[in-house]
Amino acid sequence: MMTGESNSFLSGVIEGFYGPPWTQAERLELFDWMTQWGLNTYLYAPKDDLKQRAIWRKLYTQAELDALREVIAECHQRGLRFVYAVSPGLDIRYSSETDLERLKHRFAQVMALGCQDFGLFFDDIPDRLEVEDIQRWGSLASAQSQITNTVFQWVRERSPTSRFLFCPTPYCSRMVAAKLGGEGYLPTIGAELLPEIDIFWTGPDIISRDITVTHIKDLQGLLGRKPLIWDNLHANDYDGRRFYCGPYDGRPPELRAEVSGLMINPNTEFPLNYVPLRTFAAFVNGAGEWDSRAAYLAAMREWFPRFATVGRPVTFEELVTFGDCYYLPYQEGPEAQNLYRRVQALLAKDPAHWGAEAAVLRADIACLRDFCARMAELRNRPLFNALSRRVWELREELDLLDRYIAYKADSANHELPFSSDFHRPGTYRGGMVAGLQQLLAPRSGGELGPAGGISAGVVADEG
Ligand code: GDL
Repeated sequence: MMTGESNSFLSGVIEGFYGPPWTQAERLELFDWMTQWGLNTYLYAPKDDLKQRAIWRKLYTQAELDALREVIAECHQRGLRFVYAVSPGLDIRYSSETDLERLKHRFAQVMALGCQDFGLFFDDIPDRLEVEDIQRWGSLASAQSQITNTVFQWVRERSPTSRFLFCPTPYCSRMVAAKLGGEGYLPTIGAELLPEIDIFWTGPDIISRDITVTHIKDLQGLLGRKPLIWDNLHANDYDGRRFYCGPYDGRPPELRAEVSGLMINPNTEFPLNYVPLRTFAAFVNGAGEWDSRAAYLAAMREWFPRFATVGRPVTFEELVTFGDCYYLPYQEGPEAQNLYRRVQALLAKDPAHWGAEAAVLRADIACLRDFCARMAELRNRPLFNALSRRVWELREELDLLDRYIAYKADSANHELPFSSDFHRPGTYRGGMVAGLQQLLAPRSGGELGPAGGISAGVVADEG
């Protein structure tokens, strides 16, 4: 088993998203991947394990302990580090001895299962203090540092090589700029949190497009140590429409030397994480320049066999085009970008001038739509379950585009309005959420403003 000093650079996976936690079977598959691909740490911190956050004070039941014991043992058997974290920040009283005891009790329960490495997380919580906490500690940063130091020392007395991880309340530059956690939060943490404790950081943003060496070097001074990266690049819990199967990207290889580890918090749906985790592992263990597209294509090749269907097979090229439609938060893959630009250009033109491009485009749209349809025939049902709602939506939009182009390409219809029998108000893009989305629209600079549209699905027809 790995202990404190034997592998000090942490590399691995955080189960730290919102939404249904992974199943035991998924975790075991993850551990196999991690062993094969050279990642060393798994961090258990699913936001919606009730006892992780909402009811963190309650002890685990025997059945829950049995399940955790299994995961810890499976992890350790493969030589991986298992880190167990609790997030008490929603309602902890930092000056309450009882709350401190409860934290220790919880860690004692998990330590008894063989776990040696722990974390205390204070992300996504109200950044205010109760009066008695302010009186005792003066600031949120001091209160969190003191309680974390105390629990850390308690853990180290029982398990001297333990690694201990801390997640601050402001964990990216944007939050620091907004003064989340109060003025001087990070310098206080840097000064007061014991130097052996690792501090998580997600980069300039919660979901950081890029994390540069300069950015991290600036932070090292404030924290008094190298940060530990919590990478949300592939997390999709904030948008039910999307998932990310693009490559690990936007981080230079030199970053590895400036951080105490790289941990990735990926898609909530475990089966969609093959390429994210495969490319992340290749990045962590790679040498020389990082070619994200080459890493993506290589990982896609490995993922491809999981796309066997009970019907007509899909091709590797089709899978790549599909994957390019679900690439990364700030960037679609080249095939998707290309298709999008062509559709955009065609729709901007008078249908009288579409010429042959309309038919070519329709054929490409048909290919992708057909791929989506064949996803329903995947043999791998967990993969189908994870994909199905998103794929349905893509297929629906491609179908509508195809109908529109086919209709308008006919010279008799150039000037006529178009409607689709399969895309009717109310059932197509209907509902409160779609309606709200049309009221406020993002502008290119990041501002949001009234969009002017009213969803036919939300506002009942007048008269
Ligand atoms: C967060 C949460 C994380 C979530 C992610 C993406 C951290 C430290 N916390 O802010 O649980 O999955 O955003 O939505 O990143």
